[in-house]
Amino acid sequence: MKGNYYITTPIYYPSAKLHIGHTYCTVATDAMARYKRLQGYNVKFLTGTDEHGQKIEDKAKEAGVTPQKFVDDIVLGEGGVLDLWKLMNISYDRFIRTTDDYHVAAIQKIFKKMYDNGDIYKGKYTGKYCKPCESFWTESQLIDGKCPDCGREVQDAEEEAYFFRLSKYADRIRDLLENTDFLEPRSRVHEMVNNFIKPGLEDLCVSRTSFTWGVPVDFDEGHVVYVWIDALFNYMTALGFCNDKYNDLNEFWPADVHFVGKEIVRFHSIIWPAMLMSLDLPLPKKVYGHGWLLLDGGKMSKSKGNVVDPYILAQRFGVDALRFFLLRSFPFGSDGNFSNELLISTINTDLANDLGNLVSRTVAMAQKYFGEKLPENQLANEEMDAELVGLATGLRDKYEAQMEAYAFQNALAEVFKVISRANKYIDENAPWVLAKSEENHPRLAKVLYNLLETVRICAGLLTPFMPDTAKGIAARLGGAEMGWESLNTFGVLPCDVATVNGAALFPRIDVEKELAALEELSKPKSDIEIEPYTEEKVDFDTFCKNDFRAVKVKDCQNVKKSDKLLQFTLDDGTGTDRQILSGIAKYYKPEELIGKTLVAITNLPPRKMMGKESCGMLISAVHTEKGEEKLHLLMIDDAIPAGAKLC
Ligand code: ME8
Repeated sequence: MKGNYYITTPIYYPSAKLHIGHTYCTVATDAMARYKRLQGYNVKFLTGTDEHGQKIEDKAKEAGVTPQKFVDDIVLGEGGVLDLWKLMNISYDRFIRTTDDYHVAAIQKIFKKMYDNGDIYKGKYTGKYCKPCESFWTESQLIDGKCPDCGREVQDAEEEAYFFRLSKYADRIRDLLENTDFLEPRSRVHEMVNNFIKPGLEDLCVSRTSFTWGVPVDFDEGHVVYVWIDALFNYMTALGFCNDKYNDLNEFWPADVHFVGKEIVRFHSIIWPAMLMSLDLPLPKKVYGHGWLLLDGGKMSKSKGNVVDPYILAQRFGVDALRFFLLRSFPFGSDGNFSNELLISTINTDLANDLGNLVSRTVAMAQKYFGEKLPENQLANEEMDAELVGLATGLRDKYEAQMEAYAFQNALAEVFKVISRANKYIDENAPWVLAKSEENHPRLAKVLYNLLETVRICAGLLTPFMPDTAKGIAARLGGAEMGWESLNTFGVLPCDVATVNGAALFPRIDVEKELAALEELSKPKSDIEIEPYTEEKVDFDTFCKNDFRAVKVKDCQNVKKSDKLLQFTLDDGTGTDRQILSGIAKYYKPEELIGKTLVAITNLPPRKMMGKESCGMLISAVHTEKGEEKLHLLMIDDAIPAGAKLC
């Protein structure tokens, strides 16, 4: 064993299903972890999910389920995070969920430790407050300066909150960033120093009282720990820091590297080391901030459809091809433009033409000319073999230098240089000509041996990227040795190596046809989308408390200064007009509605909108059509008299 190696990916927000951009970092981390294992390290590869915070609480509310049920579905459910990592052949050693009990308890202890040492203190967080909604908002959350929930005026307010003394660590963090290799690539250091450190680091608000889905501050009811503190410490709680669930902190901390996307470099290279400094803990050896996969020049999102669905891409192209494409096509430290054209051309060029052809031609010729095994006695190499043998022998060192710099694209380029050279070697030596005369058979055997040995070394070095493909190639070479120590040595295969034929590793893809098929797949199945059903049940008695009535529109007007609201005067059968305001001006002109019989729920508490009272709510049907939200008021038979109760 060479030693211990600890590598992590960011833990994902299970707020929606993951897309190919999320898969990128985890595939890269997996390739690195497999490479280190190949080298002989004792590797711990951590991944997981970051399950707390307002975003999750809101999404769960929208879906009508508890936050725990919401995250359980996305993490554990069919097609969820765990399934995706299984599909992508991700060899993680540990999976942490921030809702795991041991982690929650550990975060409470960690928060208290920083409170006790004086680095967390109670202060006031200033923001905006909407009284009727009892909600705290930051300036940037407001819509047109109003409450984003109800559209009402907000007022300046203060909230008690805990703060972390980030400012205290500014000089040490700057020194860490500027004078060590802690953060790479170097361009990210300039971003951090110029954008965040030079303008002055302010203390960080590390607790919230405006929502509850988080780790409770156990010594102050109502406060939950800021989600990033909860999330960042996963890297240590998953090894047993402040808990008894695990016990390998001494072996694996400090981490060798955290791989993180560029937008979260700030959290990992400023806030994370500052908190570790506060607790006098060793810092991770490296944070590497990778670039984004872009789609049409913009950031990817699941709403862009099936083109970014890793399940669909893996199903159509194969898991290894997809893994390979991600790391072969884009420099890890910079952004890259994802496209189906690039994916298909990478598979066709590198995998079908270069690697696939090399393997299938070589194995097929060995079988055709010599049967199951090559002859036992072989000639010495000739001068014309030297270049290929030299390149194959020196490949491991070149590859290693690139892998150590996380330059996956360059490491793969080195391997493919040798693969190309080997294909050229076939043409130079024309085995089919050598095969024609018996006396050239010893030379033919040598040529094929050199090719098989080159394939062995290349496939061995491709293992971290395409584990199943490498295994398949090893089987074709009679169960070839592909251990790290064998990969810088030429001549490891026995002379009488037994080869095994197989189907094409990567069949060539018909570009036009495939692009058309993907285009078809990326069209939404139906133009109509409906809201997900609420799973939470409501009991019958509670339901019956809703007072639905038929109401007839006597008058309807636009509300001044509002482009959303319509003001209805309604006959509700009581003899007194009822006023309801409804945010549907986008969908109806007032005059269209006069005289119609609608449905209203009438026993909601009155609320004020734009200074006018609204007594109830009109019922409408909503759906999305071709991505656009549609709304129709429920209109009923004119024969139904105003005030009739609906039940
Ligand atoms: O940030 N290309 O979670 P997350 C490349 N929970 N990488 C991408 C990407 C794209 N198009 N889209 C997303 C979080 N990512 C936090 C992490 S760690 C203590 C907490 C990457 O699910 C993104 O850059 O929003 C990030 O590194 C990772 O996916 C998880 O993103």
